[in-house]
Amino acid sequence: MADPNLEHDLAAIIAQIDECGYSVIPAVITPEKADEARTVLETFLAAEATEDTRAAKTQRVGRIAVKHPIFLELMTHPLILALWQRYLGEDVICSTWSANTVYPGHDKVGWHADFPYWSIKPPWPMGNFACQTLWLLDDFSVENGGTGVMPGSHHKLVPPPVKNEWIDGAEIMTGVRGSVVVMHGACWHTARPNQTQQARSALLGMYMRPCLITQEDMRAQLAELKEPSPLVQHLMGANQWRPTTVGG
Ligand SMILES: O=C(O)CCC(=O)C(=O)O
Repeated sequence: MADPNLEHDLAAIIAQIDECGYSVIPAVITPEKADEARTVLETFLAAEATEDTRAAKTQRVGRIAVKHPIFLELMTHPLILALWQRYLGEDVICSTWSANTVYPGHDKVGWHADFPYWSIKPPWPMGNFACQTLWLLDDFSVENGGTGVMPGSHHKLVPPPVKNEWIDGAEIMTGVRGSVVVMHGACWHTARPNQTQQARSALLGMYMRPCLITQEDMRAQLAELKEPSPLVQHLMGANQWRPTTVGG
């Protein structure tokens, strides 16, 4: 694969994250590759659907790193890693890696910042610790539930003031499948209503500095992989410090 830094201006993407809290990177993978990933995801969506997911009209698929190699390939995508290694440090690791699908008729918003921010009391610490990576597996539009985001909200270092109502000044992220939204973890965002007849899917990968605890037990997932590469081992926490007792 070509050096991602040659084709994308990482400094410009980082400047946008710093200012607005997010940036949409077009064409990180081709639409055909996004279709391939979505087709794989659909098999898990079908196998794992429950009464609850059908009623909620939204469905998460977890443990995707161990479910299919295409998800591992995207978790280790060179451009995304180059970005987060520059923004969060060379030793960045993956905190959670899952998929979110919003079905036709889903009609809710639910503003939040991401882990670990929601797990601690505000004011949240300044700086760059954890960032979200949202892979568009469908074209995102205003109508089908393109993710809502509040520009500049990562500077506030507090949770969103409301959960279920639209926030004035918020924007809707749209883009062609294969694009990736990269976002500061403290930035307020929400899934949105899907008013079309088709499901809308995204992959969600949180990357963070390794001094934090991960959202998911990534090491347990790592243990399920056959012959993971050193990079995959690192991203899934193999080298992360584990608490010990002073004095042995
Ligand atoms: O699927 C989306 O549009 C956003 C999902 C999300 O914000 C989340 O799962 O944290």
